[in-house]
Amino acid sequence: MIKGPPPTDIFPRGGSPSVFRYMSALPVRGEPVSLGEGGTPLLASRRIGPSFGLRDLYIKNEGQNPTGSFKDRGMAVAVTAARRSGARVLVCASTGNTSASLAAYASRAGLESAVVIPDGKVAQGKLTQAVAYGAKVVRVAGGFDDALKMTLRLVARSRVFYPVNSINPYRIEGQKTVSLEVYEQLGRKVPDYVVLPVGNAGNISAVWKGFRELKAWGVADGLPRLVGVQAAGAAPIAEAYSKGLGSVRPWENPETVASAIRIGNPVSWKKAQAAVRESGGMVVAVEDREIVRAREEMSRKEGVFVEAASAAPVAALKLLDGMIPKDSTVVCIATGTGLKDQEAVDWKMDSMPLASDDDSLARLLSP
Ligand code: AN7
Repeated sequence: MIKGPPPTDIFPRGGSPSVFRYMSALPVRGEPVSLGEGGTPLLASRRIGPSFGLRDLYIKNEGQNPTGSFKDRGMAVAVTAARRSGARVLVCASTGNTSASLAAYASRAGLESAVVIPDGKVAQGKLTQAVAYGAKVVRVAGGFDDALKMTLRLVARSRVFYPVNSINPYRIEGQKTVSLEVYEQLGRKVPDYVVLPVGNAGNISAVWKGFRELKAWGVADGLPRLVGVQAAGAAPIAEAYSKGLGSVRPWENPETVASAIRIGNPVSWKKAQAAVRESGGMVVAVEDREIVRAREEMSRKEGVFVEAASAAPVAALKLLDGMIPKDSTVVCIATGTGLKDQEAVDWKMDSMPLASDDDSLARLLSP
């Protein structure tokens, strides 16, 4: 499974934390295409963890990547490989973050990018990024699953396009670095649980690959349990898990506030099932209202503003209460920033008062 000999110097002395710090564990060579991805903070929870009696809950804030999501880890590595292979136009289908990331890294590499998005289903800030970085953006009718099918047919039809969806193995390689980073940030310790949102299931596969390799290389002596979290309206993998089914049945019209993971036919479901089974973990589904509540809690109680999909792991803590030993080290991966996905808090802006003079300012703000 794991190709090649163990890398010799996985954790080089010194140097700043980043994806390419782990170059020896990555299958790319040459000058990296980089915007400073990785090296994101692992924050010890101050209030949410204790409210569940969890002493060691951490939030891995992947929203601090260059384009605001974990996608930058995989994109940096994939675009590095694409440039070396002579690719010219990079293409992906996306619920938003992948397109933003692709557009940025293609620009950095001096390549063109094209993104295919489901019409009306992508958060405004993510579209803004794709346009700003100069991608060709095409909308298609239907959901993400339709957009991906069309994109894969386009790639089969014309060799001009180099696909960078998460079926691209370099994406997975880059994304696995989050596991290496968490291991280092915990003082060279494997967490007991890693909880993360699941859409197409590329990331849960990548996170698992990272930890499995650390163990296979004789660096770490244990493995975490992985808990995948889907939105209840887009939960084909959680459904298969709860019913004990060996295969995942695609959902026709997935619906959830968490637009990033509004995916009914996850491409990497087999890898996700394997990761969960091998790790002794699980896949759960959380309701939209719990996601919205968790998002607000993360902002107000921890100072971490995430998009809806990224609040799903914290929303799942309630379900996991009683199933996870209280002394466990639990890492929730906050996959993307809330700044791109402001629609959800916009209504609160309307009630923002306007101060006309010093007196009204003092009155409006008096506690
Ligand atoms: C914030 O951008 O699929 O399970 O096209 O943006 O690896 O799909 C985004 C997915 C979690 C799910 N959190 O990761 C896309 C896209 C955020 C995301 C996921 C996504 P996967």
